[in-house]
Amino acid sequence: MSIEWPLVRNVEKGTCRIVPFDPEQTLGVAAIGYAFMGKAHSQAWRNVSAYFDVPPLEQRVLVGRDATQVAAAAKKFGWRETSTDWRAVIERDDIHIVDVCTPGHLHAEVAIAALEAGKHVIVEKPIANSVDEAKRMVAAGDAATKRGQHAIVNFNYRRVPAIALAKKLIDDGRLGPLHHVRAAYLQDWLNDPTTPMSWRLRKEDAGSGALGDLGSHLADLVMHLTGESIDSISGGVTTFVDKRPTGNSGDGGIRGTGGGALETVAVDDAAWGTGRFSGGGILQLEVTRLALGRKNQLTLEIYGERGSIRFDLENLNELWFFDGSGMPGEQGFRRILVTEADHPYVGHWWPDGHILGWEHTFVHQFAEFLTSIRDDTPSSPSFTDGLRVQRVLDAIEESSAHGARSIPILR
Ligand code: SOE
Repeated sequence: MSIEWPLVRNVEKGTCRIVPFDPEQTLGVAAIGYAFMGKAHSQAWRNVSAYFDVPPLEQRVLVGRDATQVAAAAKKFGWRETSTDWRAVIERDDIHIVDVCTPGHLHAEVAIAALEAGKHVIVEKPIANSVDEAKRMVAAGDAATKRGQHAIVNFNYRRVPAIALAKKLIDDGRLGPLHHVRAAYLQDWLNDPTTPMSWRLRKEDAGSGALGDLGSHLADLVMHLTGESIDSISGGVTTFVDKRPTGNSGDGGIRGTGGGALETVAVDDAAWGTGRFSGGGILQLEVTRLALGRKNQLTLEIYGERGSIRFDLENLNELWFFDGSGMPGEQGFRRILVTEADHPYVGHWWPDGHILGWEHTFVHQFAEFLTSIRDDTPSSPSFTDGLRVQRVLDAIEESSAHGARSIPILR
């Protein structure tokens, strides 16, 4: 099926006219939001065409609530226009991709409206603030896919070259049947109890705390890497600092120094889970934003019958691999520096050994997305992947509310 877009909706007649895909047509991008994720996404839109063979695109509109601030951000981040009205922007015929970089409570409303307006959609992780919202997004995404549209959740860590290499090793059977998966995501930017509130600490905006913010990455990665679902999980959530200085420190970049009135924190500071994979392996999962000394440490350990791997985001160009097929007496975890042209994504950048960074994962994700639009191939991580993650997060919260009993997870 050739891609046919953009859909031109005739609302009065309730029809959608499909405009044939023109590979030479420039894809107009609109981003909703310009804080931390809006900034990270802007750098990826700016760079992806320079390093990857993707359809032509233009950063057309940056959307934000404050006209002055969004205009300043657009100038810095390379957007042609600005708007304070996302509903009007998603109806424009010169917008083909809508990139949702808002706090979680707006993901469902904006993404569904953009899909129904005939646009391709990227939404930041986690997909939504609840399973119900995620289900509605999957329904809208499935209907849009039938119209030739594409929709993904930006679980960008799938696109770390070392993670993509780990996925290849597992898919090639180098680890064999998996016994143990240990996943942790530790940060410390909320360790200081005087660090003020931000949308990430308000349940009505973020849905949850570390569980959704960091746990969503882990849940997606362990299912993506193993190729298995998580059949059940028991666990808990906890809040170490239950009151913080009020205010609005945006994406939470302000550490400490908060003063004034106190606001109750209604989301978790940390969460944990012990689960079982569909293949029988055991999952240990832990997330926190109060692990003093850990700045952005996502670690993965996967132990199989024939091999094991270890990854640490704070050294994201390295993958440690224990090859069980090696000579007895000579085996050991060896460090693979994932910076060679044969490694996933790396050849698009620099000569061997020139390391990449956190921001490159967004460029890789957008390159995959734009390629799937051009070639009309399935896009990932899909909204269904996002719902699968939301069910795991929901099960941990349900387990926590019921004495950490094991909760079965629907597939
Ligand atoms: C949390 O601080 C956070 O910004 C996450 O929201 C991002 O997804 C992660 O990449 C970095 O940490």
